[in-house]
Parts: sequence; structure tokens; C-alpha cells
Amino acid sequence: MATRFPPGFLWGAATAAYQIEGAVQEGGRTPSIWDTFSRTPGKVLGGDTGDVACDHFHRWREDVRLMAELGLGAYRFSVSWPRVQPTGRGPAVQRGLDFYRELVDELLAHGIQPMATLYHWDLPQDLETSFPSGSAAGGGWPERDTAYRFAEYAGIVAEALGDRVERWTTLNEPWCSAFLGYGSGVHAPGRTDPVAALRAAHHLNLAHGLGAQALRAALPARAQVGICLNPSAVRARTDAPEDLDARRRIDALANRVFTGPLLKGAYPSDLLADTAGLTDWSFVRPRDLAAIRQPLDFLGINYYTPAVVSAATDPAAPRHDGHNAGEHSPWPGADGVAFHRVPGELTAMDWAVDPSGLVDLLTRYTAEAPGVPLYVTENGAAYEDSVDAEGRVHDPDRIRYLHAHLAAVHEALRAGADVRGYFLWSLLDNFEWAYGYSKRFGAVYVDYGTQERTVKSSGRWYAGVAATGKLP
Ligand code: GBH
Repeated sequence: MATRFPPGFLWGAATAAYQIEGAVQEGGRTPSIWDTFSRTPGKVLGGDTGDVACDHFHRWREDVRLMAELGLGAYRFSVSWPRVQPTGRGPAVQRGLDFYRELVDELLAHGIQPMATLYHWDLPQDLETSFPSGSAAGGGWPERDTAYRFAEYAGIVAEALGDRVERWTTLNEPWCSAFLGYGSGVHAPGRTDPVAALRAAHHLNLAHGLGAQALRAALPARAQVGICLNPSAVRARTDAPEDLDARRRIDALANRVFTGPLLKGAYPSDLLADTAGLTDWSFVRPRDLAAIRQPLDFLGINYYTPAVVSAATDPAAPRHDGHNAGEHSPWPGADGVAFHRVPGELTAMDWAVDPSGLVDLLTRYTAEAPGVPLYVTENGAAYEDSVDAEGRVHDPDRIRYLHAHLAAVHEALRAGADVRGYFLWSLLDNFEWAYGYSKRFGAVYVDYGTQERTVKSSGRWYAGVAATGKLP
């Protein structure tokens, strides 16, 4: 049977501002927590920063031409908060808004539908450093005020771009912002406080809810508002009750801490019980849950690899969640959980290739969010690509990865999942957070010395899929 996707299925690619734009000191932009973090020795591999990245801030016209060459129907980008509202408070900077307006106009001129993400991790540094409550540790997402600031910023961007952008997402992967930023500390701002991480998760949820309200107030009725999560397809290593319980705990901390309030209007009671030794959750105020549970026009699912967990037997064993024993955990209150090597071939990130996790997530969230269309807002893989003597980039591993995951999307569609589109991560090789430029996820190769772009064989392959709407 031909693997044909429904008519109108959206074929896209995604990026994020700090990972591609560069030009960090231009047009009135102020530093974000990622500027600070990447300049702190030891935080990012090789001391890499986003100072130049793909120089997209200057090369966006060329990059839109590339998207057109690939035949993309949609492009998911993020807006840099400190570029449009320096320091995260007060008036917007026109130059910053103009950059995105021109980008969007160029996309539309090429028949490419923009999807705007308001927050892909580049919090204005000033909101982390200077904030009302005066806690000694810092501000940022553990502080309630940051959610209010986000809603204001969301309104500013919606006013500026609302006439031309139809699809909006508030946050990208709040799990990473909360638990990697404030729990394990491997992402900016690099704090390692389990309670701060839980507070951050709540204030990110609140920011989504207040931000979605601000978006709707400013946007035309046809606009669609959603959020991108990175739910974990988490499995128990065995059916033993203690392993199933480990699975339940990680499911609560990875998934239900967000989907509980977003879809059901409550934090899961098992999560509150599991974390009772850390916090009584009194930072959740009575009206917050109603504010968070806004109707969603779509839900964005980012997927790379599943997780396999069990009850911990040897606490010193490697954890296989990217965080080793002795390091701070991104899982507050779940110290008794072990993460295992997931079966399957590994990508350059050491993430196992297992598309069945994507089928599981798309099926699960179709059931848990009835009537809410899904998009795969990120999926892709890093491999060790290089340009050959003829100037070509041959990346058959990535083609295999994409093929298998698109087949998984198709399988989910056949099982009744309401998936409306797919965004490949990423359009370009770019700044891969704590890994700097050492990991390449692009469908287009970037030579960071010359900023030359070369479409990889996977990019050409994906263009064929986008053009025909089916898998070869
Ligand atoms: C996304 O993060 C980001 O949105 C994007 O900016 C980034 O470039 C891209 O993915 C690639 O990293 O640690 O082995 O258990 C994804 C972050 C990746 C965090 C998978 C959890 C679990 C794999 N997530 N990870 S493992």
C-alpha cells in the first residue's frame, strides 16, 4: 500500500531564533539567558555561542529561497524575545519586529505558511537577574512575574504579526526550560534546584495560559493558538510493579505535569504526592488552573527518541537519560528511577532510533485531547555529515530516520490520529544548545567558516516527499 498522506497535510521544517540568527548585539537586542550561559566557561561544548550561528539575521532571504527550493509548505521559526522587547519589559523595539515582519512577508510571497513560536528558550537575561520578589537565587521561570511578562510580550508580537501569521505557539518544550534549565542545569540559566524546577514548570504553564489569552485578544478569529511539548514516550523495562511505578513517576514529571493543567485543569494527584517531600505546591494560586486550561487549536508534538525506565537497582549505573549519576537530576522526586539504553541504532546524539514512540504519542494525545489537531512540530536526527570532494553531502542515515518516522506518522493516521502536518528539525545545521556546533540536525549543511549552505541528500529526499505527499 502506498504511504500517501492526506491532501492538505503540511510539510514543513523548523528552527529556533538563538540557534540560527546570530547578530546578538544588533538592532537593540539585549542578552538572553543563553547568551550568558554559553559565555560561561564549561557550559557549552567547545565554548561555542550563538553570536554568529547561521547568520540567519542577515541571510534570511537566502534561507527562504532554500525553503522554496525544498518545496516547503510551512516554516516554523521562533521569535527572539530580547530582540523585540529588550530586557523583557517595557516598549517593543521596531527594528526587532520589522525583522520578523519582513521574514514572514518573504515566506508568504513564496507560498510558505509561517508558524511562529513565541518562546524557544531565549529568556531576556534581565528577567532572570532583576525581578520583583528578590529571591537570592534568581528570577526567571521559578518567579510568577515571568508569566505576566510573557503574556505582555505575546500581545506585542501578536499585534505586530497577527495580520499575517495564522499559526501560533506559545512555548517550545517547557519541560526543557523547567527541568534542564533549573533542575539538571545543563541548559540556561544552569540552576540546579528541584523546587525551582517545579515552580518553573508551573509558571511556564501559567505563561502559556495567559499568553494564549493575550494572543486571542490581539489576533483575528481565524488564528490558531497552540503549544509545543516534548512528551516522553516512556516505557517500563519490565511489567514488575516497581518498574511500572517508575514509568508512572516519569510520565508524571515529563508529560502530565503539563497536560494535566493544560487539558484537564489540574495537576495530577500522584505528581503532588511524589513531590510532597520537596514542595506543597503553594505557588499554584486558586485561579491559575482555569487560566492555564485554554482551548487549544492544535497541539505540537516534538519527538526524537523514547525512554526506558525501571526502579533503580544500582544508583551509580549510567542513567541513559543524558544525565549521569552524581550530576543533578532533571527529575525532581524520582531519584529511585533508572534510565536504560533504548534498543536500536544510535544517532550522533546517542539517541536510539525508535519510531514506535511517535506512533504511541500521536495516538495517546489524539485520545487525551479529543478534537485537538496535532502537528509533529519537530522530528529529526543528528549525524556526522560532511561535504565530500564534489561538494555534496550524502546523509543516508538521516533519510532512513526520516523515512521511518514519517511511516510512523502515517501509521498513527491510519489508527485514527488527527495529524495535520510535520516539521522536520531542522532546516539548517545550527547551534545545538549544550552541544554547540558539534551536532548537525539540518536538511541543509552549513559551513560555519563561510556560511555557505548545501542541501543534503536528505533535503532533496524530503523535497520529493513534500512535492508528492507520499513516501517513496
Ligand atoms: C529539541 O529539544 C529542541 O526543541 C531543539 O531546539 C533542539 O535543537 C532539538 O530538539 C534537538 O536536540 O536525553 O537521551 O534521554 C529536544 C530535547 C531531546 C530532551 C530528547 C530529552 C531525551 C533523550 N529533548 N531528550 S535522552
